[in-house]
Amino acid sequence: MNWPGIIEAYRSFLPVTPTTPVITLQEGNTALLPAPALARELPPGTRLYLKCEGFNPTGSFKDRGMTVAISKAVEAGAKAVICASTGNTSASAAAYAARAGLRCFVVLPAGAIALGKLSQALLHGAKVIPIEGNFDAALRVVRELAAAGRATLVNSLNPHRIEGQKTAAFEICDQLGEAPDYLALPVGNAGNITAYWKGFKEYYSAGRSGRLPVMLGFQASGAAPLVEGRAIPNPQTIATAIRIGDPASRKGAEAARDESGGRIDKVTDEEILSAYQRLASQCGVFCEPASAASVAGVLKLAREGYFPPGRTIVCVLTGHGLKDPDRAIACCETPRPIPATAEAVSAALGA
Ligand code: AN7
Repeated sequence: MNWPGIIEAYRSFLPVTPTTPVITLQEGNTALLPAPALARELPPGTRLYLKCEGFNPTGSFKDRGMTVAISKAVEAGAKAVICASTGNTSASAAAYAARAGLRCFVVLPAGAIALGKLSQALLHGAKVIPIEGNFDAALRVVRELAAAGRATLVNSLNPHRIEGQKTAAFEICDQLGEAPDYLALPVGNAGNITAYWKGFKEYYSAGRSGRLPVMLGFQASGAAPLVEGRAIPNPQTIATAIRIGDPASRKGAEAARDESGGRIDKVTDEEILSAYQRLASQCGVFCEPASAASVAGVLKLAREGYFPPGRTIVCVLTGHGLKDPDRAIACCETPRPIPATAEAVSAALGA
């Protein structure tokens, strides 16, 4: 079957009509990969899965929300869209806007966007506007410009983004045959945790799953407004995707946590980088640093004795590792060139 994208796959759950133009890059249907190498550190009988959202067309989960947001923008007659971004939203908005023939404006914190993401926004033809400020400042600016009618806002404050992103929860239920016991994900602006929780609740209400998961959100320790209970004016973390100090969907994240009996916790950059390297070297999965916060968080809670045995845990890996090649290179030793002879290479292979 040629997978049609998330709008056709989950049409009855989405705000589309037969006349809505469907702008799709055939997003969704991403792998749910078992991770036995990491499950060994969890209680006996734990089934650990990675929802590989980096396998989406632009390399992140944002595509699920963007297909709906851009389709609805076209339906409403928009000519231009605008977003603030730590990178992935801008890459996705640029690609879907290109496909729809819309203009796209992206406002970015200067110098704080991973190289892969910036290259996507530029090549897809978005107008890229770096600002002297962080993501939170960029979001304030684009909200003001969207309110003034300059362009349609496609940040996750746009409810169509949340509608699309909730389909990841549907897919996990379909892939497992049931909702997991725990769903772990990184939290930045908090749209995704809001969307997953909405999706799990809607599937449960529709009788498509028989239970609801406990929601576990993880922020970087230098950018953890939901853990500290206050906005962080100058958030810092190597996980640039989640370097956000004042999440727009704070209330949605708190509701997901409280209604599910879950937690929002923080992990250090060291814990994030350790999980990032282990996912690559032990599981064969290259995700971006922010994504590894979900695994780092689960390993942290496991060390604290949080999980009982025999449970199913899904960690969402929100973006692809190739988004941020500089970080991967910085983590590893780059080998020096040697002579092009069998002897030299053989010696370099070691024992
Ligand atoms: C890889 O692109 O906010 O909690 O502007 O790129 O829904 O914000 C990205 C966020 C997690 C956090 N993982 O999701 C943006 C942006 C990755 C991300 C998040 C982001 P939200």
